[in-house]
Amino acid sequence: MKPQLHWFFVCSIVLLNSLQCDGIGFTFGFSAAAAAGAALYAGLNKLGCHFYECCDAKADWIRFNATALDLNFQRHLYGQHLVKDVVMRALKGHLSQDQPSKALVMSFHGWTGGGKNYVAKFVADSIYKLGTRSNYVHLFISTVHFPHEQQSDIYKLHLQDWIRGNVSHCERSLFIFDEIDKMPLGMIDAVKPFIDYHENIDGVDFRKSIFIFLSNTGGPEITRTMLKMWRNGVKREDITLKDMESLIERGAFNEQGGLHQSELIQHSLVDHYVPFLPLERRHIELCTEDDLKRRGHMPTKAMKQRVADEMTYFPPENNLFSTTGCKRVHQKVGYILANEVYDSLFD
Ligand SMILES: *[C@@H]1O[C@H](CO)[C@@H](O)[C@H](O)[C@H]1NC(C)=O
Ligand SMILES: CC(=O)N[C@H]1CO[C@H](CO)[C@@H](O)[C@@H]1O
Repeated sequence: MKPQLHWFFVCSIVLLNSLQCDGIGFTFGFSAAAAAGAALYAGLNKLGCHFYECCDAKADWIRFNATALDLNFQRHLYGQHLVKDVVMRALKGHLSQDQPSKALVMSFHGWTGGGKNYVAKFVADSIYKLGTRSNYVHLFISTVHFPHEQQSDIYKLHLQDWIRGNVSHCERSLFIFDEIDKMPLGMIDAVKPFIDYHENIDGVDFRKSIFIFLSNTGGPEITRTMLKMWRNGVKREDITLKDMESLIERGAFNEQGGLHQSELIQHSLVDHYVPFLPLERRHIELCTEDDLKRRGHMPTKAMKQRVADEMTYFPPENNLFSTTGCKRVHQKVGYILANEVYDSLFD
């Protein structure tokens, strides 16, 4: 509530009790109007939930839709069976509880272009009607919001104010931290009090909020583990979370960058480490198909192969994985389409 409105309330209540409000210098008429205005404001606020986003549980703006999440996974996320499984279970578990014991914290790890940003967006879309445009979804990008190492103390304070402010407006807030491996060292510890097992802090309950961290850390280890399993003849789809768990134990996600030596790890406050596997050529083709469809084009085999051919692959001995995952697919498709139009002009 705005401070002025507070004063109107105080002043009108004082007046209704036949006391004077001289000190502040309002006339009775003005205060009565203010009181009426405040009542109207509250009424409009309620009505406003119909038209404008609000956090009210009875309104329809915040409601987890597992079907929508599943559809997005099926249609737009390739080669990440572990991710689908972990994220779905984590959200179902957390969002089905009226009083979760702590905020939900997921840390996404893996090679670039594996779909981390996509999945974060799908999570927002599945909970908030307005998706990432919701007032209750907050995205922080380290290189944009916290670029200077030497200012990390100030960032920390700001970040805590924002989180506190945002959650006191809406308990079901979603915070996404992108590039946390580029965040100033130790800064992520600023969120520790909010994701710990506290019932409330100064009257604000943080346990319904959701935090997602995205980083490339662990990517090389995930790839190494996958290669080893591939050599042993294990199919990609048969890799289990257990196979990746040893990475967590060995601290692979704890390497230089965001979570490095952070208290979040030491206190086991991260609920789920979500490994994104490096993508293969067939996944690039699927991403291309998806991209073409979104642009309203018929996907052709030739086109898919062309895009896949443009990517670079590693390791050198078998060229199994795309170095940039599906990240450059959209640009490449756009480039090839533009060239086709250009060529057809001169046919
Ligand atoms: C959930 O999402 C599906 C797929 O987008 C949609 O058809 C359905 O109406 C949604 N359910 C609710 C309750 O909004
Ligand atoms: C009330 C409040 O603190 N709101 C903050 C919510 O978070 C954003 C950043 O995403 C801040 O800019 C707001 O000030």
